[in-house]
Amino acid sequence: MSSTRRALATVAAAALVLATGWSATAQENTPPPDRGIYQVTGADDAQARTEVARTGVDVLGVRDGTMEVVASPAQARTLRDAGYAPRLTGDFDAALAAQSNGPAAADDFPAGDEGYHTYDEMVAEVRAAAGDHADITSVSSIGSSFEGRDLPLVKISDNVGVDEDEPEVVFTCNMHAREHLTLEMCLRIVNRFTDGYGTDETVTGFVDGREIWVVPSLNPDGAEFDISGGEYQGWRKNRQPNSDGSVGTDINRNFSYKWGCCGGASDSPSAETYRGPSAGSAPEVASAQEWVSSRVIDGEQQITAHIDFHSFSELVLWPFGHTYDTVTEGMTQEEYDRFSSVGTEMADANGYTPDQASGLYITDGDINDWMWGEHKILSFCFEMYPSGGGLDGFYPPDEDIVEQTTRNDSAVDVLLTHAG
Ligand code: 0X9
Ligand code: CA
Ligand code: CA
Ligand code: CA
Ligand code: ZN
Repeated sequence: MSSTRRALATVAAAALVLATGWSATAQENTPPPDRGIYQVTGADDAQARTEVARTGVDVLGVRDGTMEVVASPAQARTLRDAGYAPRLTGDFDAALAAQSNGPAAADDFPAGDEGYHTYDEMVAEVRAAAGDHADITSVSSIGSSFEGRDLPLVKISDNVGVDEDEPEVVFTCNMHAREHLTLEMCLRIVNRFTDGYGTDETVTGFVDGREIWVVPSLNPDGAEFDISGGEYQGWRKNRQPNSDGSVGTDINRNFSYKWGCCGGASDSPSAETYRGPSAGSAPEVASAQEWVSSRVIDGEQQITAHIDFHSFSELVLWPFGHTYDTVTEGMTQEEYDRFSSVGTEMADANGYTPDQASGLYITDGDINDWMWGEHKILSFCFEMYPSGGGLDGFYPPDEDIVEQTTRNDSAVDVLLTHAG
């Protein structure tokens, strides 16, 4: 195991503290829950973690060779058949219910977390930014979600109405429904580069010299579903129905570059990492791909750099995710070294751990592999705060929003610098 791999294995999940009381006897005598939380030991290297992830389980975190996953009874059996000894530690749905304080108000986050933005609040926020800073900010759309919600696209630049010859940089957030902190990250970027224009020298320089694009939510249907009923749902995928009656495609397994190539996604519709029936079958993915492709002008992709924000584990990850190889088809040594050096510089800025994405586990059809593989865009995945945790890792209290989004200001600036 390389030292980076070892560092990675130790960064993620601390043990989840649950009051659901799963004793050894309960494990033997009661049928396992529909969504059980399991500790899987022996996941010491990326190959083992890939093998576990490949069963389609929902990986909550990794620590010291132990993976914490949410698994169906069938997935738990598959793990046992593969020689693992998954230990049931809780019931995912009971844990969600226990965490709930009831709704604060209709259509809002659960009580105590109202500081997070709902879809409508996000739309209002970006429109207000554009209204207050019309000379440098405009709001348009990359398309619609499965349920028909608009997917807003914010542009921030001097002479915003003109397509100038300036490096274009994209930030995308919230493709995984429950990763709500990431939507706040995109809003932080919008507010910082609009409010700070003319007073903050760094901000002013980037707004004048770049065209900054922000897509605050790639999965509004999933995010709204996740907060429906006043209780978090632990939802990850979009809300597109599948042929077997289950719901949802994993947006981060549905992109077209080497889709389904390498066992880094599930072909089982009910799995949390379901890749969809075909590449780009999720409307959110089709919209994102079409818009990014529309930035190819006179044969040249205008976008040079991108961050897709996720949570959690505090990682800076770069392509490829579909292979353990550093240098391979579509990635020269020089290109890999550039990813590694910019990624490490960003990680130095925010205190995250840098690595190639496959160092965590193999994925195929993810957004970063597509951005680089298809468009040669310098594309990173940030896994935000916290560094570890169980289910609660997706739901840090709203009091953490300011600290954990401003924490990435300088890393964002590093990317904007290298985009030039
Ligand atoms: O699995 C994912 O899509 C990302 N993690 S998350 O917990 N936010 O779902 C990680 C994608 C990074 N790429 C690879 N590990 N290859
Ligand atoms: Ca609070
Ligand atoms: Ca401009
Ligand atoms: Ca341009
Ligand atoms: Zn994610």
